[in-house]
Amino acid sequence: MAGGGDLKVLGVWTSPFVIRVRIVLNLKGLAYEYAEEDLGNKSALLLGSNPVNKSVPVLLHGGRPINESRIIIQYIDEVWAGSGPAVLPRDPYERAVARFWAAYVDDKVGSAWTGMLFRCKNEEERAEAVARADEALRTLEGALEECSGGKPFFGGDGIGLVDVVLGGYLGWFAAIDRIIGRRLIDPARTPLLAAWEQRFRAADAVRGVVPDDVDKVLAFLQTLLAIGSMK
Ligand SMILES: N[C@@H](CCC(=O)N[C@@H](CS)C(=O)NCC(=O)O)C(=O)O
Ligand SMILES: *[C@@H]1O[C@H](CO)[C@@H](O)[C@H](O)[C@H]1NC(C)=O
Ligand SMILES: *[C@@H]1O[C@H](CO)[C@@H](O)[C@H](O)[C@H]1NC(C)=O
Ligand SMILES: *[C@@H]1O[C@H](CO)[C@@H](O)[C@H](O)[C@H]1NC(C)=O
Repeated sequence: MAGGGDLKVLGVWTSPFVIRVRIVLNLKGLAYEYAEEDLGNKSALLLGSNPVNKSVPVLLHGGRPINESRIIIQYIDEVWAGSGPAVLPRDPYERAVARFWAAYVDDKVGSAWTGMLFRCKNEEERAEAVARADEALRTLEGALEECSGGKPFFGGDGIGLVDVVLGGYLGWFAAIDRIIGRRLIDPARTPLLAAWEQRFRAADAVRGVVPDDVDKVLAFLQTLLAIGSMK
């Protein structure tokens, strides 16, 4: 495998932002070391690498830190342009479209995600965040149709930027499904996204990276809530 020895990811196993970076490293066939961080007691390496945000993921390449998941993904795609599939489309117009939807996911789905799990003081506030997630997912159902052109992924034949950015949340969506008693990605409401989820979860680069143990994710939620993370 390429990358051997000089790539290290500082992460948290449930983080949508970390998961998307790990999937991209897998897609590119790059070997990397993974170090699990404790958000309640961050390592000196994390604090030294990203002193401003103190957030995961951080990618260390030859010891030099790169921060912010979407920036890390672009960095990987550029440095290893010749290795594995292109994660961002080569065509500048299609790249712009992919960046638009990736930013949409982090803005709308990301804020609904923190709203559903971390920022809600009661069930009424959770329901309000769920409604925002529903609306964003309906919009993304249309985006999938538009971007994929009938192919399996937002990226077309293969997994691309929008796929990994949205796909990083799937482990949490399953946990939220348990909490709210229904599916967020509901086959009746968003059939294209529901079929996409099955394909995405089954991909080699994804299996073992997107958490599939809902009980474990829900237990981890309690530790995050206890340390006041993601507020
Ligand atoms: N915009 C950042 C978001 C990263 C982020 O929010 N990471 C969370 C974990 S999911 C974190 O490290 N939070 C720091 C903390 O809770 O102290 C990215 O895309 O990398
Ligand atoms: C925090 O992490 C350090 C190692 O990075 C460890 O030595 C220390 O015991 C941890 N403290 C707590 C309170 O978990
Ligand atoms: C990473 O973040 C730190 C601040 O936390 C900054 O000084 C550094 O330039 C960033 N590196 C990259 C590649 O973004
Ligand atoms: C990290 O820093 C960048 C640049 O200042 C900012 O846009 C981003 O929102 C920050 N992320 C977090 C999680 O604080």
